[in-house]
Amino acid sequence: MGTALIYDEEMTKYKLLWVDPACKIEVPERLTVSYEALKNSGLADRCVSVPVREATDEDILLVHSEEYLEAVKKTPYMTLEDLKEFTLQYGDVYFHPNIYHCAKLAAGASLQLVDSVMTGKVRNGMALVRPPGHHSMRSAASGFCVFNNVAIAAQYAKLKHGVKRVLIVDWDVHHGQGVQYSFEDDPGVLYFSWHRYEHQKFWPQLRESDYDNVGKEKGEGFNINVPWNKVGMKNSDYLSVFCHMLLPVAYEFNPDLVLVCAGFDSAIGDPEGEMCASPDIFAHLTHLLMNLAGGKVCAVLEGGYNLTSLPQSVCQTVHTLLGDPAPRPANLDGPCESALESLHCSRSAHRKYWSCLKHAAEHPSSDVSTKRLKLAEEEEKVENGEEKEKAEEEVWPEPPKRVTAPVRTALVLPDGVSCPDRCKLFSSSKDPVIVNKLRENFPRDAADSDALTTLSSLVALVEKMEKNEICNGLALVQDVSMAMTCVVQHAAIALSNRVLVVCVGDVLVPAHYKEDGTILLVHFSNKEEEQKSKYHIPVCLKKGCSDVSGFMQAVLGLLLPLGYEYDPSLVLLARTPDSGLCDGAWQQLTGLLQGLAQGHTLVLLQEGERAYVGPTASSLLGEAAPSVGKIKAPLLEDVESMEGLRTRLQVDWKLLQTTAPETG
Ligand code: X5A
Ligand code: ZN
Repeated sequence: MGTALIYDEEMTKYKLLWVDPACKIEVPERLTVSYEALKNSGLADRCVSVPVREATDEDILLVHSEEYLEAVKKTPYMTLEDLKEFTLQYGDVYFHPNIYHCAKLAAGASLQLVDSVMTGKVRNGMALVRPPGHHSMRSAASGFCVFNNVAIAAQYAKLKHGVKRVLIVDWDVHHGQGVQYSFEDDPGVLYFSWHRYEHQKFWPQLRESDYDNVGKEKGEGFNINVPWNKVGMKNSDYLSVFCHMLLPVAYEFNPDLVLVCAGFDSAIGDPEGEMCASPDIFAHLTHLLMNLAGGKVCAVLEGGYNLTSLPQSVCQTVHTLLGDPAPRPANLDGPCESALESLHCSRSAHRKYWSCLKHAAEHPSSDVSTKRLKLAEEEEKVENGEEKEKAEEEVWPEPPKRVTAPVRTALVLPDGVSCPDRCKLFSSSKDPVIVNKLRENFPRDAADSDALTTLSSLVALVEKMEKNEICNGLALVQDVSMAMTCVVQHAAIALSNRVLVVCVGDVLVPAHYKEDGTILLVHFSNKEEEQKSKYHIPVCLKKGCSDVSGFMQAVLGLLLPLGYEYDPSLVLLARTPDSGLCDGAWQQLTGLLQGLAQGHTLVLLQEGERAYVGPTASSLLGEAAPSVGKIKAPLLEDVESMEGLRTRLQVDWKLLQTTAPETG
């Protein structure tokens, strides 16, 4: 199943016809450079090209008023003077004789994307559109937006495809107030937005863009705002909000469809956003959403005004939608204080609605508005002292070329176990050097010729992953603990890589693990175990991994941030038969971990676990994990012990922080 790409040159055929400094950045080249980059990198050819269509009146009226639609309908016939005047009633937007046509195509493209994904024609996709949509309201254009493409798509998905729950992730740097207004009282649509806010000083300067706007009536709790009160937010800030806010809530919400307001003005170099996240962060944001809703992710372009970082970010997104492993994210040195303050506030505001946040720290400031003013004043003082650099003049390295390994998934299986489709059965002729090494280190197993064959194949497999000849692998072994020790020794010591070892169930953790940072071990089980160093992290769940909600919470809030900050070059994932973990959660884990180490994951399963070969291989091949269903509240004591663990660990692991230092 493929990735849809929806684009039509027609949407480049309108532009600003007069002088307006607020609008001059919204140019046709935004679309042409993005599409060119997709073509030049060969990505466009790998996508299923789906034609646009015009949204009908009926479609548009799902979100907009008849009066507004009728007014916009007249714009193609207006004179320049009329257009200027028509524009004046709205904020930061312009009209053009052809914009109505383009706006119908932009909304229609989003609907074509939803249709393609919902009918199973493709797994996911992206629509490159102009004008953007997320600022436009029921009866008003705003912020370069005419019709609210994503809001229309969400309503349409509910109506035409019977979708019950839609998650809208708005990673554009502006608040999509139009989307918020559309679904404020709707518990069927969960809207998440982070946005430059600066204590309400940044456009659109709305009180209701703050974190305490959580939705209304039945929709209370289904609107999540994370306001950025400073510019310069980085990869760490974005990832920590995903791990500690969006993802836990999204998994609890359990959407049937994910729509992304994919604005790239949140990337470095953008004159509007003035943020510092690198274009490859969008590979990770995309990847982290791709195991929700069975992989049904529709990204629709919103903002993005730096003509260098925009196409780079678009390519990163499409690469990931196509299933290519994400590049290793650089410089994850932890979130800044201001981001933590925002995260703390949003989590606190949502604790009463989501069981995954029940234990989030309460934010002490009860008098929100006084605090806001005070902070705004303080920050103004700081800013006035400094020379401001232009965001456009920022330079950053081009994202590394994403080379796909010739073999995606290699399997080491005992005789008689059949190899799933699209995987490659792997065995190596015994390399005498390796065999001798193994004989030295594992004299007991070396006596067993089968075990020796398996171990030497594993070592060879790890070497091929290191050379990127193979992306990931799966092995059925007699003794998971033994195989793990062997692989870790080879990868970490012989190849001097950093290895993230994730164990699920009662795996014997070898005693001779060095605690020097070459290995980070995260062990999920139901046994209390002593934490020996910052590189040895036992996660104890009362009912073990059979408690899906507790397990997912630990994966999202502990394992992922740890993994991202550690930045391994290999992930070794092992499970034992007694782990109690269900298929769905296991596939989620396998899928999510592939965001690390450029997708280099080696999975070890005990020989008896043949039934897991199929589902594991499917995750390794990049297929979306099935949804784990509606998850109930995790056990109170598990949540408490996890919070305790996180608090202890956050001294060493900055991405585990969820509160700002002075208020925490
Ligand atoms: C879609 C989008 C930005 C409007 C900025 C107005 N709009 N100052 O990014
Ligand atoms: Zn924007």
